[in-house]
Amino acid sequence: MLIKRPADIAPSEITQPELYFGRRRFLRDSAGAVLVATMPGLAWAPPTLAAAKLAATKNPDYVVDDDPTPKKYVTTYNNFYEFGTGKDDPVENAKDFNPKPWSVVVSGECEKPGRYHFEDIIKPSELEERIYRFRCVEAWSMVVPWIGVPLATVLKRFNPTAKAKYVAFETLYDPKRMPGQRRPVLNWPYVEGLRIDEAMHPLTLLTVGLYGEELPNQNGAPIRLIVPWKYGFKSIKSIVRIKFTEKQPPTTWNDSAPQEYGFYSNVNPQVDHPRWSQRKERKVGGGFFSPKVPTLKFNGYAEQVAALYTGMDLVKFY
Ligand SMILES: Nc1nc2c(c(=O)[nH]1)N[C@H]1C(S)=C(S)[C@@H](COP(=O)(O)O)O[C@H]1N2
Ligand SMILES: [Mo]
Repeated sequence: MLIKRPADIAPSEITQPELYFGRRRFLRDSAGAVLVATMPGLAWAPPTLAAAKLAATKNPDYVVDDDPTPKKYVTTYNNFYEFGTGKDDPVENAKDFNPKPWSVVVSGECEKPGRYHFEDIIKPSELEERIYRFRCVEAWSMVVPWIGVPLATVLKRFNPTAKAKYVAFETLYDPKRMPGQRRPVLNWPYVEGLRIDEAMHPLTLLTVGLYGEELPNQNGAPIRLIVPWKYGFKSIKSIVRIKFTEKQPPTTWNDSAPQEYGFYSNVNPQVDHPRWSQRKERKVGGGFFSPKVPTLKFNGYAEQVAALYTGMDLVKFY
């Protein structure tokens, strides 16, 4: 995601992860090498704590042709403005964030509102692994083995009423724990929304893990959305509120730049962002000189989701 200020950042100025991290990694690795060389008997351990393993059944219905993006890119090249606006800020600034215990407040048009503990929402036996394409509006993409539960499975337990036409989501607001919120970069808390049929679509995944592990903090621990046919910003992280609404809820990026980010935000190579094209994308981890590849309508999920938008002008409803 890009903020509007400073105005008119050309897409060519969006640093690619291979360059962004190349220098840092080189410096760190050479520092490690010196340490190992000068302290015989001491192995050099990576600075991060080991992630907790998370068991999940692989769902063979959700795979893609491409190999998954190497995990190091998915967990170090992030957009999570609550922990800073740079791609390498979240991994650094979210290091000490403790996502447990966690609860989610459910409200609005449903029969079972209330505060639900993480453990009430996420049943280990229901977890599945799905490999999805994921594409940011900044025209980079990844392939990620996520672990989660279909959002529909969870939402149905709250018995939404007939008036529930939309679902609104909210990220934690806690500037003490999320240092990026100490500056008014966005209107905190970060909010997102889906139409109820989008939220109930089998592809929409309430996500708690990746690559066989619990979600790292920088990827939205402990619970986030993954909506693979929409631009990455719809996939809201660290969710603390879910509200069923009759009216279309506000969304953070639409608020901050309505001309640039709409409510729907379906991946669509035919609708350019006002400041850059959406026709192609760069695969993160493919190497800096790898050519861009064409972007697919609905990010490759047209067969599954196109029917949700029958009769809608997707240029108007961008
Ligand atoms: N709360 C919150 N959720 C967020 C964001 C954010 O800044 N804050 N960034 C979004 C954007 S723009 C993208 S591309 C994805 C990035 O997810 P990843 O870091 O796991 O790749 O998270 C989305 N969810
Ligand atoms: Mo994004």
